[in-house]
Amino acid sequence: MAAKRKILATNALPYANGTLHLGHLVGTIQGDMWVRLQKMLGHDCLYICGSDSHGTPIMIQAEKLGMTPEAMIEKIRQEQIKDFADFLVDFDNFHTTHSPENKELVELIFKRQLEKNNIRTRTIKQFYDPVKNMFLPDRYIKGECPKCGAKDQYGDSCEVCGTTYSPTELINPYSVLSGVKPIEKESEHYFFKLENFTEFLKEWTRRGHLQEQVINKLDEWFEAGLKEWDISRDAPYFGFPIPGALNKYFYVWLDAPVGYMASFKNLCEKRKELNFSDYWESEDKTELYHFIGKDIIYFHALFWPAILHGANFRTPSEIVVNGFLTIDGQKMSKSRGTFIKARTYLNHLPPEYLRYYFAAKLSDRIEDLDINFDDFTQRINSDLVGKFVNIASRSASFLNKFFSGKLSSTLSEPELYKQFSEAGNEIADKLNRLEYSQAIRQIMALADKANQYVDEKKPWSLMKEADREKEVQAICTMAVNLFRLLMIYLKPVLPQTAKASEEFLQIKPLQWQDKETPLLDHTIAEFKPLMQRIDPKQIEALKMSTQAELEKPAAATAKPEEVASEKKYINIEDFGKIDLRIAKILEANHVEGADKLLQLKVDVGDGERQIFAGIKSAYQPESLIGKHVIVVANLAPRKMRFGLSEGMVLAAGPGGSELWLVSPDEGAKPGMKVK
Ligand code: B3M
Ligand code: ZN
Repeated sequence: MAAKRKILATNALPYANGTLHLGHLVGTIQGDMWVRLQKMLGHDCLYICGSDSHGTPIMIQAEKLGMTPEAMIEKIRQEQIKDFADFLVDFDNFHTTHSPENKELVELIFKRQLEKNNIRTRTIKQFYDPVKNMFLPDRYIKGECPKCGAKDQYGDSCEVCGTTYSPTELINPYSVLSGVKPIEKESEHYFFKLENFTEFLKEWTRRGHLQEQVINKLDEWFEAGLKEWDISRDAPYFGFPIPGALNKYFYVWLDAPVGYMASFKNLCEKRKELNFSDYWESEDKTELYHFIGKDIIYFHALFWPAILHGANFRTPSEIVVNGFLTIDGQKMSKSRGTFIKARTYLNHLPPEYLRYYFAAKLSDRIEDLDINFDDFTQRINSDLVGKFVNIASRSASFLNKFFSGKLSSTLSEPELYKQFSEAGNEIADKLNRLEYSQAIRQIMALADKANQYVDEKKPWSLMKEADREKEVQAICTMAVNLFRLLMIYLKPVLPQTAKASEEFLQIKPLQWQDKETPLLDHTIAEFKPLMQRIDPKQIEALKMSTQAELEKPAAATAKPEEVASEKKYINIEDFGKIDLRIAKILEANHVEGADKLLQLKVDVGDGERQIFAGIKSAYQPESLIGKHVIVVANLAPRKMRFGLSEGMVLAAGPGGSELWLVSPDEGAKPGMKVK
C-alpha cells in the first residue's frame, strides 16, 4: 500500500441565512465520498465545513425575522448540521465563520498583509440608502438598464440584455430595502492588492492544483488583468470589525475561506493529536483539498491562494470544482417549482439514493448535473435493488435456510474472485481521481457478472437434486463473497447499506484492503432486505411537497432581495386568496371588559356570524345596525376571551376616533364577493 497520506478536505461553507437545497449537496456529497474512500484506503483524512455567517444579507434576514444575527446563524447552523448528517455526510467538524478562532486568524492575516504592503486604502463613492442609513451592495439596488431600458434590473447587470455596469449607471435607481432613491456618498475602503500576486498566481495555477477548465477560465482573468479587491464594508454590517478603523468591517468574502482554517483550528482544540501548523504552515506534511461550486472559482483560485501566500500560510493542493444542479432539465428555481430542499427530499426518499445517483453521474469535469426523476427511479430500482442487493438476497436466503448461515471453507471459483478483487484497484483509482461515473459503471458491470454466475449455476434447481448441498453452499458462498467485494467498492457511496451489510455478514467495518481476503468458514446472520425499490408515488409526493412549500409565504429561507420585492407586490393569486364579502350588520353590542371591541352579528350571505371589531372608539353600536360593510370572510376563526370571532371587518384610518368603516355603494347585497 502507498504511504499514509494526511489530508484535510473542506467543502464550501453554506450561508447561514437559508435552508440547504439539493444543489448544496452535490459538492458536499462528492467530497464526502472522496474522504470516505481515503479513510478506507487507510489514509488520515479529515473533512471540515461550517456556516458562512457574515454579510449584509444575513444582517437583513435576521432583522426581518426579528432575531439577532447571532441567534439566527446558530439556529441555521444547527439545521445545516442535521441536514448534512442525515445525508450521511461525515464532517469531522462543522464550525462557523462567526467564531473567536476565525476572528483571530482574519486579524492575523490582515496584519501580515499590511506589513507586506499588500493593502491600500482609498476613498470611493457608493450608493447609500438615506432611509436605512447604510451603504447598499449592488444587489440591493435596482433600476432601469442603461442599455435596453428594462425595468427592475439589479445594480450589477441586466437580466434582459446581459449588459454589466456599475450601479451608478442605472436609470432611476432605487433601494431594494426602502424603495427610495439612493444618494452617492464617500467612504474610505481597504483594498487587497491582488495585482501584486500576478506572477505568483500565474505560476501557482499551472502547477496542477486545478482542473483544466478552471485553468482556461483563469487565463481569461489574467488577460483582463488582476485588480485590487475591496475587503472592507461600512457599518452597519454583521462581521468582524477591522482593527484600528472606525466603523469598518471585513467583507464577508475575506473571512469566509479563512473559516476553513478556523474550523480546523476548532477541531484541533477538540482533538489534541492534531497540529494546526502541520496542516496550514507547511506543504510537505499534509495535503489540502477544497470542494467548491463553479460560481466561486475566482475567490478560491485567485484571492484565496494570494491571501494565504501573502500571509505565510500554505496554499491548497487541489481545488475541486463541481457544476450546478438542474432538476428535470430545469434550473433550480422557485418559480419553476424545482427548488427542492434537502429536508423535503429526506421526508420522501432515502439519502443513499441521491448519493448513488450523484456518483453515477459525476466526473472530474465541471459539468452541470441533472436529476431526471425517471432516470433516477430507474437507476435505483435496476442498479441498486435489481442488481447489487439482489446478489446478496438470492444467495443469503439459501445459506440461512439450509446451512444455518455457514459459508464454505474454500472458494469454488478463485479466478472469478481474483478478477473482482483486482478490479478493486482500478475502481479505487477512478474514485480517487473523482471519475465516479466510470467507477460506478465498472461496479455495475461486475454486478451483472455476479448475477450471471448465479443464473448459470442455478442453486435453486440443484437444491432439489440429491447430494448436491455442498455445491449449493459453495455457489452461495461465492455469491456472498462477490457481493462483499462490491459492497467494499460502494461503501464510500452507500455507508448506511455498508453498515447493514457488515451486520448481516457479521464482520468488522470493511476497509479497502479487505478485498484481498475472501470471507470463508464463517457464519452470517439472517438476511434482512437492504434496500427498497422506489415507488413512483414517492417521487410524486416529493414534487407535491416541493410545490406546496413554494406556495407558503417566504420564511427564513427567502433571500433578502426576494423578500423585499415580495413586500412590494403581491400577485393576482395572492389577492384571490382573500375572500372579501359584503356583509350587513344585524346587531352591535358593547363587550363587557373590552375597551376597544364591539361585538357584531353580521349576515355574510351564508347565515349569521359573530365578529369582534376594534371600532368602539369611533362608532356607537346603535349607529351600525343595518349598515353594509366589507369583511374578510375566510379569515381563520379566532378564539378570543369573549368568544369566537369569525372574520374581520375592514376599516381605514390611523385608529382611535379616526377610523372609518369601508362600505359599498347602495345596492350591494350581503354575500356578494368583492373583486
Ligand atoms: N457561502 C457561497 C456559497 O455558499 C459561499 C461559499 C463560501 S466558501 C468559503 O456557495
Ligand atoms: Zn438591459
